[in-house]
Amino acid sequence: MSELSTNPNNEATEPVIKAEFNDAAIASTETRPGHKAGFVNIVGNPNVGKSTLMNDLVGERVSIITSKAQTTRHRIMGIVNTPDYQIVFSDTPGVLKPNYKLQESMLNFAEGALTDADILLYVTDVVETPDKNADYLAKVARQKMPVLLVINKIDLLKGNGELDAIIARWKETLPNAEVFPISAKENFNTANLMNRIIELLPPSPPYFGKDALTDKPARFFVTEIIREKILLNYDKEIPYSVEVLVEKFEEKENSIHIMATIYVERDSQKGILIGKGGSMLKRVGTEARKDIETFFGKRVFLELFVKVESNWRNRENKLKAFGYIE
Ligand SMILES: Nc1nc2c(ncn2[C@@H]2O[C@H](COP(=O)(O)OP(=O)(O)OP(=O)(O)O)[C@@H](O)[C@H]2O)c(=O)[nH]1
Ligand SMILES: [Mg+2]
Repeated sequence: MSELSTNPNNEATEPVIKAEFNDAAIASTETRPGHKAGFVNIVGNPNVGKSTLMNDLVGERVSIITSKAQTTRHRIMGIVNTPDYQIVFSDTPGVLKPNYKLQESMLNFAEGALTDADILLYVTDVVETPDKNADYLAKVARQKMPVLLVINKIDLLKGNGELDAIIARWKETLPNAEVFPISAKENFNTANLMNRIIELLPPSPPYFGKDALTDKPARFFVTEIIREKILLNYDKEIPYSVEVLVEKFEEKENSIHIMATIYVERDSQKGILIGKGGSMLKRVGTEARKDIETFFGKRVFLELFVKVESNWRNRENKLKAFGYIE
């Protein structure tokens, strides 16, 4: 899906991920007169489909998606370029009441996204109601930038009457927002949403190179893909207690060699993660490797290690090392 670009003169430079242009799109790196650009920040409660929506609008799998709440832990940019505009989407963690320091950082990403958006996408779904998360919604209602209220998962509705009632309820909470009922998963009405975003973009030169796909380095996507496989394969507290760190990312002409460590909080979790005779970790490794190969378009050798780092979710130095705090 994407192309790795490395700086041959400086081994230490982190590879950056660039969009892969087919021939017809090479002109996308141009910037025409009257160019528009802006930050479109995607916020909302956990599990409503923010990451699914961003991936759909960007047309690439930038963010990981699972059925578990709190899948996204960082602010992740996904960039769309044409000669006439650059849209910098930001996917953010779902808004929650923090119980530990990691969740405080996650909430900070969601709150920060209110301060620098040119356009705000507040995403909800057909199941949740406005009373959940009232504090954050009150902040959204005070914003001066255009707010688009995206009601996702309308494929789950039986009839139109249900949708009218949901829209009416949200109109009371966010009276100034334009409403877009969509299904990010089924790709329904997302093109209309995209057209409106393009209309609302302010005139501006581009903020990033016109071939950029994201602000995050290659290693970030490796850790996210491994974490996605852990979220998909384990239940209870494991998905919320793991962090992944890439120790080695060595790119060769036809392959990438990766060593990564999975951190857990307790010895008992280490045992569960590894599984009988290493079977569970092997499964995670195989599934992750396949996706990493697709992501980078190269053969991947992946070595996984598991370490205990007790209570890392509440330790500031660990959260810094894992990129949650500047
Ligand atoms: N039925 C249906 N499911 C959807 C739709 N969009 C997303 N989902 C599902 O909802 C779940 C959550 O999707 P995500 O995109 O990870 O949600 P999120 O808001 O990013 O979640 P967090 O990162 O945890 O805050 C996944 O199982 C998706 O497949 C949709 O339009 N219809
Ligand atoms: Mg997400």
